[in-house]
Amino acid sequence: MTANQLSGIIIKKIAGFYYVQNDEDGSIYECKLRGKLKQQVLTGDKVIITILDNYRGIMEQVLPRENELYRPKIANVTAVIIVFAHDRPAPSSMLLDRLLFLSYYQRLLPIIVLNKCDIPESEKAKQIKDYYPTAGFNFILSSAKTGCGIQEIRDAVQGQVAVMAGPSGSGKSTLLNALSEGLDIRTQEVSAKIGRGKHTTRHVELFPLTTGGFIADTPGFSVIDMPPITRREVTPHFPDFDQYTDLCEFRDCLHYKERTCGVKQAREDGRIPEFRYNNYITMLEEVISSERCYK
Ligand SMILES: Nc1nc2c(ncn2[C@@H]2O[C@H](COP(=O)(O)OP(=O)(O)OP(=O)(O)O)[C@@H](O)[C@H]2O)c(=O)[nH]1
Ligand SMILES: [Mg+2]
Ligand SMILES: [Zn+2]
Repeated sequence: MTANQLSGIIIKKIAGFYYVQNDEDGSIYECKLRGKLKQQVLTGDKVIITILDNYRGIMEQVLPRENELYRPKIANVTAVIIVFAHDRPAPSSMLLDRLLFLSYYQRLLPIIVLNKCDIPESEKAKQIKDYYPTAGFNFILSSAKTGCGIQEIRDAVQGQVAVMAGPSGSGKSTLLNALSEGLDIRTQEVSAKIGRGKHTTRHVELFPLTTGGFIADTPGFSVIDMPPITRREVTPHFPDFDQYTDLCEFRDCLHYKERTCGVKQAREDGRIPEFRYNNYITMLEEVISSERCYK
């Protein structure tokens, strides 16, 4: 890097412009691509730019990517904030378990957020609260309305590039607004200039938090297919099962049809709840039935 260059992260792309946040002081530069740069550039990419004037620049180089997410299309994601609500809509443990599985599978840090704790919990929400916090998952109870849990989410996101995930109506966009309150003035000015806050646009945007870290909003979804993997690749992404596998007869136990199995034992005496085990089996069976297609 030369004296008139800086490194930063792309927080959004609009109409041929790339908005790059400076790693050093958080200021934002509106950049064009250097003509010879032919590769595809994604939100989340770490880049080197040459400074022109007035917070404008030319993008010179895209640094190697750690990973690339497809929905939303973002590079270098490190964490997933999985948002469900106490109620309205009641949470689905099946969707939660799939999102947890995918987070671990993609080596991302999952953070479960149960939002709308200002309204009474549904039966499903209670089941979730009874298991995940004690089973070693990151778990935060929040309300975008009262502000409860907001600081905890900020703390969890520090140093991360996070995406929101979860069903429609759980409060992802509302939470993001609550989280980014107290954005520093400069960022707000620049953001206003580049049209932040218009939720009609479909572009992917990383919102920088003043406490550190970035979050991208995503539209809600309710179905997720399993990736093309083999049956033995499912269990390793259920970290809460690990502590019970000493009692499994086989080292590569699927906790499925095996006779002597610590996980099934834990399921029987209630240390693993029925829904969590059943969701595991549903995902495992999906993987087993699609295995035949790749052969
Ligand atoms: N009571 C209560 N309502 C909330 C809370 N957070 C969000 N809401 C409401 O829930 C509704 C849905 O919120 P959104 O933020 O749009 O939900 P979303 O997850 O972004 O939904 P999609 O964009 O469709 O995926 C809105 O009416 C919000 O006002 C909360 O903490 N408590
Ligand atoms: Mg939304
Ligand atoms: Zn087993």
